[in-house]
Amino acid sequence: MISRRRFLQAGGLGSLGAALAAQAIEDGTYPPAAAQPKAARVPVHAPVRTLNGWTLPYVMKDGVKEFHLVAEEFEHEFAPGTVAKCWGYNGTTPGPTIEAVEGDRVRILVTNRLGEHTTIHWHGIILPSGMDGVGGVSQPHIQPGETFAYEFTLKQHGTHMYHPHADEMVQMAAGMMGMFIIHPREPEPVPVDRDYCLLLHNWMVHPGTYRPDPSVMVEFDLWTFNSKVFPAIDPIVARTGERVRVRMANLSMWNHPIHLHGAQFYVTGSDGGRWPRSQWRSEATEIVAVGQTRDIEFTAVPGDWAFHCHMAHHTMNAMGHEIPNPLGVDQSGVADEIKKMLPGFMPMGRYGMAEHQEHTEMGLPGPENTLPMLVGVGPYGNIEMGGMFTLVKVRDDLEPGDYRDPGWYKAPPGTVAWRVSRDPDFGEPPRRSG
Ligand SMILES: [Cu+2]
Repeated sequence: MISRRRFLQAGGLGSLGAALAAQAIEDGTYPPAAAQPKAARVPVHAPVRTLNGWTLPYVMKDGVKEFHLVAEEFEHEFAPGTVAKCWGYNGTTPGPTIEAVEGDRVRILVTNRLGEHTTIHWHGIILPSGMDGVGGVSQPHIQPGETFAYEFTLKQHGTHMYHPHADEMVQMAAGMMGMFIIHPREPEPVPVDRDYCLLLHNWMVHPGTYRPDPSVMVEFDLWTFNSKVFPAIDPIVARTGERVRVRMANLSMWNHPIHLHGAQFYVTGSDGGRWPRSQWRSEATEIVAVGQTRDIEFTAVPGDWAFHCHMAHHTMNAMGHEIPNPLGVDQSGVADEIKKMLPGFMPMGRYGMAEHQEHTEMGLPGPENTLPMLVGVGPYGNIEMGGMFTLVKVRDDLEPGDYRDPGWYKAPPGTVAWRVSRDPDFGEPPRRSG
């Protein structure tokens, strides 16, 4: 097996962050272009970091990068408090990220340890028809216990995915998917210092159950970045001024408008590769539609910045759908009656749902294997989020290549919103007259 360090050297991947660049200089792989003879030219790219995930190592065999994926079932934790029997690759959902360079010849062995047949489709990748992985169309299905080989030469770069094209509804609902990142052969004109990737997905694990329900079409209760829900999703960490790319891919059943606070980002690429500079768009929210990938890039600004789906229900965990709306309803009389039958019953929701998180923290039990709807505690109180939410944490003093959670941002004095009154009748706010 090849280590990540060896991968960087053999595959020509590296970072333009100072430390890695220094290492690349030491390795003779940087600077890549002018200073080296053509034959020795090896591009330098930041290695991709899969939030909460990992990159699949490979072995080099006669000039071919050989990867090995194993389709199988395992126990997966979405966040402490909710686990399920999921399906994925090599023990994880999403499966490990495959990372290679344009021009590479790759061979991917796929072993099926599921109870039913499968295949893998290399989503967005240009390849011979027989390598496309559509069961019944481009190949026979991979039966339980069998191993198939896919082999092709990478003719493009960009942010791609892999997923089964066999019993898709079930296998994808159970977690079978992964990302396939192809770096360009030549160095990128505007290099990035940190390169993150994440897969958007949705799940229905009914309260008290332990397997994702593949028959659900719209009413999901877990919304995930790389099969994790907030607060179990890693932060996106960067040093002030670094150029950060986040590669997003969507294999869920909904479109997700992904919103970043604190910076305007450029949408710079997709499975079509990194777009020409003239096509970059400046945005604060970008929809990643089902089956699409989108790359965004921004310059890191110091602070703790929310990064989340803007569908409000997608930043929540399990929620009782099909319950009457309690907003504005005085439930005190009803509560007294119910308390006679159910000691400890507490009505919720008259003034909103923020109190859910307080009640959870007071120890009010929810259904078995079900995360509370709203979670997370920050330096100023409850964060009241779940699902597709994490933080971009940017600090002045991070070492290049340090991805550890730096804790909460310490805002400079005078830069935090402050309380001026506790009187609801404070001031003379204008009202529309007439
Ligand atoms: Cu969403």
